[in-house]
Order: sequence, then structure tokens, then C-alpha cells
Amino acid sequence: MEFIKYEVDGAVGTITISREKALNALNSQVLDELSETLDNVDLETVRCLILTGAGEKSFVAGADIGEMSTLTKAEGEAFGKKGNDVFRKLETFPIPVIAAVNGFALGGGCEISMSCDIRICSDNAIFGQPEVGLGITPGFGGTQRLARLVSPGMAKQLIYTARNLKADEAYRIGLVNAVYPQEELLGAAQKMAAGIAMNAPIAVRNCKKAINDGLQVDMDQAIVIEEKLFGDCFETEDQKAGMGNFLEKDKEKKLKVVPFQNK
Ligand code: DAK
Repeated sequence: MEFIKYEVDGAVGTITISREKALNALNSQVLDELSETLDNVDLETVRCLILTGAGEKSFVAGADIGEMSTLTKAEGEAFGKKGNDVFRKLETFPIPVIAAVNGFALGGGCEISMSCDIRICSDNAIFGQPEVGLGITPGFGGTQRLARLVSPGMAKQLIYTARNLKADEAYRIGLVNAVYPQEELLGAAQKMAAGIAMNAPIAVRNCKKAINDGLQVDMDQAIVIEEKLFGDCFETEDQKAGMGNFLEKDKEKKLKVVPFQNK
């Protein structure tokens, strides 16, 4: 892989988009390599992913403007599909993905962070959807995910004005969960990921699915989705060991990682 670095430490995998010369902009090759990396994550052992960008300046400065500038309508559509497929793969990935946003997250960069479950950022992070200034609409889910994550009014303001947001403002509107000094960001992401990885993996996966799927339907249907995924946890090693440890009052065991079972 030329532009994607993937490292595993225990139960946490870190994917780094590594095209620093172009501020980690997403060209077709980056999208292909990212997709292949996700396909190859060992879901038997890895329980949480971190997505970040190489260097201290940029997470992802958007889709590659150079590559896009010469696209025909058909090629533009194909490029859009490639991006959307990878972003959906991240969004629906069975395990949680934390975006550690370490600088610019513009256009496709903001959009890829919004495809992750959780966003935390460095104090120099800048978020924005500058597409209308480039003569296009946000095309990797920005119009949809920003409106769902913040509010329709705020999303419309940010998208129509193409104004960039600093880290503290992104925090204030709920786009990111926390802001850290640059040098502490990755450590904070790793700590959060390790904490998630300590919990019962089937339950964590089912929580992600319940939240994601439930948000697409009305409350009556959403509750049914939750019931099914709740029921699905029973008779698993996770549930037996998790509750067993509590009932045995074994504090040591309670903190132990319960082995993952594919059932
Ligand atoms: N694409 C390609 N190269 C980029 C880039 C990008 N998005 N952003 C930066 N670079 C490159 C620069 O060209 C420069 O390359 P060299 O000149 O050194 O070869 C290098 O990275 C360093 O950038 P700067 O010299 O500009 O660095 P500065 O610190 O001065 O400025 C900046 C940093 C992030 C403010 C600036 O680079 C900038 O404004 N970049 C563009 C940000 C942007 O507008 N991003 C949104 C792109 S639009 C679609 C689906 C999705 C999309 C499109 C279509 N379909 C459904 C079809 C998504 C669109 C977008 O993401």
C-alpha cells in the first residue's frame, strides 16, 4: 500500500491516511487502498479502529481536486460512488471507528470523519464543507450526515456559506466529542479505543448496529431493532461471562476481556 498505513496494537487497529504531500487528499488510489484495508481487518482480534491522517497539519484536506478537475460527468459519478462505498463501509463496519482528526478536515475530509462513529480532534483541527465554492455540492454524504449530526439549520449554514470551523466551534456544535492538544490526540484515541475493546465485543457491535439502524426508522421500528439485537446477546459467551463475573463479585474478572465468539 502506498497511501494507507495499518497498524495493530492488541485489539486496536490504526489506519493512517498517508499522503502528506497533498495534505492526505483522497484520490482514487487512497479510496481503493482504504477499502482493501478495511476488507482485511481481522475481526476475530481487532475490536476498535482509529482513523487518522499522517503529519500534524491535516487529517484529510478533501477529495483530490486535481484528479476531480478533469472528470467527465460519468467519471465524476464513478468517483462519487467509489467514495460513497468506502464511506458506507466505514459507517457500517461491524466494530466502532474513532476518527482522530489531526488538522484539516475539509470537504471529503469532514465527510469521512462523519462516517466514523466518534470524532475527536486536535486543537488545530479545521472542519468545513467548502464545496459550493468549487461549484459542486458535498458529494460524500456531507449534506446528509452533517444535518443528522448537528442540526439541519447549522448544517445548512455551514454548507451554504462554505465557512470553516475551528476545533472549539466544532466541539460547541457537537461535531466532535473532545478537543486535545495535537501531541495528545492519538494517545487519547488509543485510550478510548482500548476502553471500548475491553467491553464485550458482541454487545458493542450490536450497540453500533442498533444505533445506526434505529436512526433510519421511526421509534416503533427502532425499538424492535433494539429488542432483536438485545436478544441476540443472550446465550453468547460475552453475556454469560459478563453477567457471571458480576454475580460472582469478581472485580478482577469483570475487567477482563471476554473472548469474542462469532457464534
Ligand atoms: N486536493 C488535492 N491537493 C490538495 C488538496 C486537495 N483537496 N488540498 C491540498 N492539496 C495540496 C496542495 O495542492 C499543495 O500541493 P503542492 O502545491 O505542494 O503540490 C499541498 O497539498 C499543500 O497545500 P497548500 O499549499 O494549499 O497548503 P496551505 O497550508 O496553504 O493550505 C488548505 C491548506 C487545506 C487550506 C488548502 O490546501 C486548501 O484549501 N485545500 C483544498 C481544501 C478543499 O477545498 N477541500 C475540499 C475539496 S472538495 C463527489 C464526492 C465528493 C467530493 C466531490 C465529488 N462526487 C459524488 C462526484 C468531495 C469534494 C471535496 O472534498
